[in-house]
Amino acid sequence: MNDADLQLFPEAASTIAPRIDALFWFITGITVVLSLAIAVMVVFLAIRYRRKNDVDRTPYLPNKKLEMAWLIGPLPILLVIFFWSAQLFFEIRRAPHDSMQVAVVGRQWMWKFQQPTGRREIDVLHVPVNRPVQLTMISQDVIHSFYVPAFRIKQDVLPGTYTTAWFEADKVGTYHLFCAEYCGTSHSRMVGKIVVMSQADYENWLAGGKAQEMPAVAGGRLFEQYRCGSCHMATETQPARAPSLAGLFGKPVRLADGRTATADQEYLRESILRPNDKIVAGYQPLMPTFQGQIDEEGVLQLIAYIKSLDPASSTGAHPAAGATGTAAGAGSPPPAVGPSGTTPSTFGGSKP
Ligand code: HEC
Ligand SMILES: [Cu+2]
Repeated sequence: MNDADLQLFPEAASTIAPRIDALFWFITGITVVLSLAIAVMVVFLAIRYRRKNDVDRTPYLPNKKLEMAWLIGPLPILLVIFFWSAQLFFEIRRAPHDSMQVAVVGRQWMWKFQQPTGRREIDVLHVPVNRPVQLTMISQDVIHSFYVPAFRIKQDVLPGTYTTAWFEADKVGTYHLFCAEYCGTSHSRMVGKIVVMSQADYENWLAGGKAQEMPAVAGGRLFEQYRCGSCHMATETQPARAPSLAGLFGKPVRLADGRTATADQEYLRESILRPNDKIVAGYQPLMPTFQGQIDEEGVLQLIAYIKSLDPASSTGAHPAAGATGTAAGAGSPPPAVGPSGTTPSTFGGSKP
């Protein structure tokens, strides 16, 4: 892409882009037609009823039928716009289940990415073409916004909570990434690139980096380091003091106050950083907070680890994932990392 070109309209390089453009042009078209009609009428009436013109000026009282016509007439157009937009909106919100998972951490003033293989990047994200990519995003400081004009996606990146976005690039190339939320002095330099490659090039590129830990493996290491297992795993002499985390992801969790939560990424993050906000039914609020000790990347890795735990390795059922079933995991993305080979099978084998 040549930056010197004056571009009136950004390039379209994702599956959703032409469909957003179609809606955009539809609404723009209607706006232009109606604005023109009104402008023409203004000019016409101004000339016709100018002071010196001798025309009939008795006030005009429109009849009911005409009034109804211009009230009801535009309704179908508005409904078309509504349903069309709503349908696109749902598609933008819901990533396909087989999406490649990329973790994004924004901070003043850079974008940090982690590939599903663990490879890290700053301000540049490499992705394969024709493959849906889902981003799980969080900010370490203020509000940022992830904006890729060529893909027609823009999503706020907030401190303290995950937001997600997804895209499927359909043209090989390099595309601008902007931060679209004023975030301090160097906001204008919080820019980056999305490099879309053929599947083969992407794999070559991945293989080229030095070997890196999968997020789930890094998460497993953190799990050891912070001794999460001292409570969450049973020993030979002592049953676990905390619920098993195997198979937890996506399940409903019954809470001590009678509510039910879904164990999505947001819930897991909250459980680690603010464990006392939601206490699992049947357990004591023993868990210390890890706020300030584990950074956002670490939390994302712990979540990848928890997602990767094989439910079958748990002999005792998760006490809260019982019969109270609300739709399990509806709307939550699939596990970020697949291979159950990373799963420690000794995990969570306690009786409740
Ligand atoms: C001192 C014991 C202890 C330690 C250490 C501990 N936890 Fe916990 N954890 C608990 C207890 C007790 C609960 C259940 C009560 C609650 O919800 O706070 C729990 C709940 C959880 C839950 C929610 C589980 C569910 O079924 O909904 C998650 C997730 C979790 N812990 C993750 C971790 C991680 C990750 C670590 C290490 C960074 C860790 N815990 C360290 C005691 C502990
Ligand atoms: Cu920013």
